[in-house]
Amino acid sequence: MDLNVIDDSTPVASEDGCSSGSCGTTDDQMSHLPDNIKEKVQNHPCYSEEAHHYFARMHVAVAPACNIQCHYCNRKYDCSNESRPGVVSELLTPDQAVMKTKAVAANIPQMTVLGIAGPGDPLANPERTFETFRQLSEQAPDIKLCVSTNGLALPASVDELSKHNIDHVTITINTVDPEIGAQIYPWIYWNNRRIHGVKGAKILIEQQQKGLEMLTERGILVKVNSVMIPGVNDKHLEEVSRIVKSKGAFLHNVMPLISEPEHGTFYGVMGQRGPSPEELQNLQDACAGDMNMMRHCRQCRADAVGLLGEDRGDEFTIEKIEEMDIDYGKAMKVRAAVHAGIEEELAEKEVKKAKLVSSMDSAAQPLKEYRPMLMAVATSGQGLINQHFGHATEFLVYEASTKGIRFISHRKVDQYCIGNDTCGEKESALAGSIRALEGCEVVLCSKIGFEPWGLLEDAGIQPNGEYAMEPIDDSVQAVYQEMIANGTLDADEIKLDAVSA
Ligand code: CLF
Ligand code: SF4
Repeated sequence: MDLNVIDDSTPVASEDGCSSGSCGTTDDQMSHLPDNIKEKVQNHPCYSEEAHHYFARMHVAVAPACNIQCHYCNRKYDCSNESRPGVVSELLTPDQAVMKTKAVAANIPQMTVLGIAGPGDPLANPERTFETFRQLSEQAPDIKLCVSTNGLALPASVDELSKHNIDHVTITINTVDPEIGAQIYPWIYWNNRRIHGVKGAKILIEQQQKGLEMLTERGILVKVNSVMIPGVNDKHLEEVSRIVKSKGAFLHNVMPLISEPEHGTFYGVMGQRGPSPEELQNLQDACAGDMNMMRHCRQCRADAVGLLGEDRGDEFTIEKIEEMDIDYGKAMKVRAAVHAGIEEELAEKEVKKAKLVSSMDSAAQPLKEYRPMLMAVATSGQGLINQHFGHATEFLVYEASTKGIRFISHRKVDQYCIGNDTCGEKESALAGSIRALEGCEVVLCSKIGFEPWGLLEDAGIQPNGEYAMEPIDDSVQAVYQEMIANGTLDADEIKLDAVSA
């Protein structure tokens, strides 16, 4: 552990181990990017919404200490049943982290990005963080390196970050106003002193803004994460979005505050609520006028492994990886072939989409506006509808409209198929899933049982298993067209061949 920063290994009030989330662009936003930027984001699951269906990320928990305190943070170690930033099962040394990264990369070839996101602040643990990056850039040059920070130590770290070929940095910026900052950060640790209130928040904000400018000057992609805290910074985040964009941030990820009382954070204990899904979406839409927004963040643990939304950490404990015999040279060849295959698939998808858009553009008029509607999708990756309703731990929500299909958010649920029927858990998990799908009119999945089918229908949500193993976008589009055709989305007039592929 580093000695020049506070060793905060004891559980204290906080949430979101510094990782406070990250970012993502849609296909359409990608197509306008210069080639060098496209290359950086196209297989990064956080920076590209499309990529997150195919490519995985992993975090190594090498950074236990933090140099500030956030009212939403409580770091927990040895915890395997909470999924939120700041939580880890085991802390690693840099050597262990490198060994684990190579083991994961060899076993999950779709893993393209290694991030350090806590459980404290990576840049408050510079020796451990940079030693990990140094070894990985030498031993596993095919892995992108990524770091997430609160920004306090960022200006002092920019040169070191540039040296290690790290071209993705996330800064958590919750405010640019010290008065608001004092309501989020009770103190910071700066020049060997604890500085409280507005004075501390002012220093933090200055360092974050300076770090952002220094990184963008060097061509390093910066994503800004903001935690939306109703009544504290919710009205102010549009201004944050404008400012960070003007300074060159590539993406903005507005995430909901997590503040369950049982997490033991200051906000949780004080009853500070998080935003509703609708409040979050409205703010993301408002900020989207100014910059690219990430909407697919899963607020990962600081030791997460796998596709966003899944966690395969249990397969790669230190005990297990010590028994693995990894030939990384050989693994790199397999990885390169897998990546090439996925990239080819994505390129084909892009061509197909472009053709669809151009066929819609050139279609005969008039094309009437039908109301948009929300559809939920059960997927376990690869951009396909490939999950049983009862096995889903989250649903992806898409908006379908005559303008096209757009990803809106994900909604977490408890897996009802493994619930214990005898004590009512299964029933309550199913009821919870149905509640979580509020506002959606259709749910697409690979299979669904008789009981949930009926209950979903009663709740006004139409289950649909006809598109099992089909691509998500095409299926959502097709169902929307069917709904137009059968009059569900009532409109005066529409030329159906205008929206058919
Ligand atoms: Fe990790 Fe963050 Fe890098 Fe992604 S996560 S350090 S940019 S590799 Fe991604 Fe997870 Fe959200 Fe972070 S979904 S919490 S945004
Ligand atoms: Fe927790 Fe520190 Fe990250 Fe704040 S910056 S969320 S206190 S680890």
